[in-house]
Amino acid sequence: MKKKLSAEAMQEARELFPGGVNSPVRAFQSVGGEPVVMDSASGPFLKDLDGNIYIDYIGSWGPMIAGHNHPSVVKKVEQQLKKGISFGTPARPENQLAKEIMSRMPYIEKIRMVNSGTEAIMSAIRLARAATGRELIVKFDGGYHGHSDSVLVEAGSGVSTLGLPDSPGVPRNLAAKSISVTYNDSEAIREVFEERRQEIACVVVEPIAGNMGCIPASNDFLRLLRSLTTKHGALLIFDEVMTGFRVGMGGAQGLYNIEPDLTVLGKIIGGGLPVGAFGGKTHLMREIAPDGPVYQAGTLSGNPLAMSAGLATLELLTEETYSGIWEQTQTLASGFEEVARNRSVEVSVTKVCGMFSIFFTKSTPKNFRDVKGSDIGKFNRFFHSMLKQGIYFGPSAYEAAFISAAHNEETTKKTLEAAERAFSEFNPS
Ligand code: KE4
Repeated sequence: MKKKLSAEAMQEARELFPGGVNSPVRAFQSVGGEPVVMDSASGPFLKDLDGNIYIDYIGSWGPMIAGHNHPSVVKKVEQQLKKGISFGTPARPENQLAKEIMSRMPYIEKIRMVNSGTEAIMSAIRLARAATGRELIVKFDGGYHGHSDSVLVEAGSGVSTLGLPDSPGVPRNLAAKSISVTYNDSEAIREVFEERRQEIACVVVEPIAGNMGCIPASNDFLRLLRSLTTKHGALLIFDEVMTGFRVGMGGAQGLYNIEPDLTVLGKIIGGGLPVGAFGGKTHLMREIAPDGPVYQAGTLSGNPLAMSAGLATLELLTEETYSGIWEQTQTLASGFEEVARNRSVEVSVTKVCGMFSIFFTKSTPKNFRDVKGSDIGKFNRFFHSMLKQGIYFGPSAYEAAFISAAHNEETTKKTLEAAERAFSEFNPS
């Protein structure tokens, strides 16, 4: 593969941005080698500056579930563009997106649009602290909830990729107000409530973790979180930035049929443009300014273009769309397991509709410790072998892979053929 123009662009980028990127995971530091600079995208494909085409399993880290540049999304954004880019006033597209979100997540009675998942989590935590009068946040090792100070503790995603369990710059006394326990570990969370139940403002959880790779929570674990938070007056916050409208029509809360107090969204609801949101029961959301005293604001919150891209994306996500995505996810997951087995390579593949992970380990990881115990070096070799063959996975063993409605039997077949060659490099027969 020619990489000349990518390399030139990265050389320039390194003069402009820390690590040459605007988000750390893109720098390939975890997998090694040179990042690829993309130029365009369509459906399930990315095209780099040198014209190389890739089957894309990043999907901009989740938003592009309808496939890149879906005509309906482009059309709705173009229609809004002709009317104006941003007003800084109420505008109808925000009403339309809010109603579409709430029609799929009925536990959200009121919602506030923001500009990223980070901002949504940060605001939801402020609301939980205000509503409960308590300060302690409980999260889970390997859970990533954006980069606001309170949640950069034993985080997943880019923080694990960079090996920064808690980032410098987070005030010590603030970090002390967040504790992180083992995911899927009922005993650990029971102990935390045993010892500190009076202090806990909220439990923040990815109901299906996607930032230590794809690790679904057990039903019992999530139900325990729900009962402990209810019993002890803490709020349960579902971080569905990644899972919201990816894993099914009603997100993870629909799959598990568990009602969180607050839901945090992002990614898909912006259709690729910057959007986050948090919402829940009216009695909580009316604490948010200007109804209530909990301040929260944003210049571009509810941006009409972003609302239009999100609405067009959600309108494409029908039960039929999800069953198509789930079918490709299952075919890929079982295909990876089969080709690995044929080459005597130990892998464990986890999957939910629209997202999956390949771990180089024998048993299925249940938490962050298990993931860190998998063979990261083998993942990195697999990543580069697939990249060379035109298959683009997330450049980190701690990231999930994403499938869109544009992925089909053809892309699945090509991906599995490439995996066969990648695994044969591990154990050449
Ligand atoms: P943003 O601030 O990046 O929009 O959202 C933060 C966030 C919050 N919650 C969950 C569950 C998330 O997955 C994320 C962001 N996900 C990462 C991918 N693992 C974004 C990619 C990146 O950081 O470049």
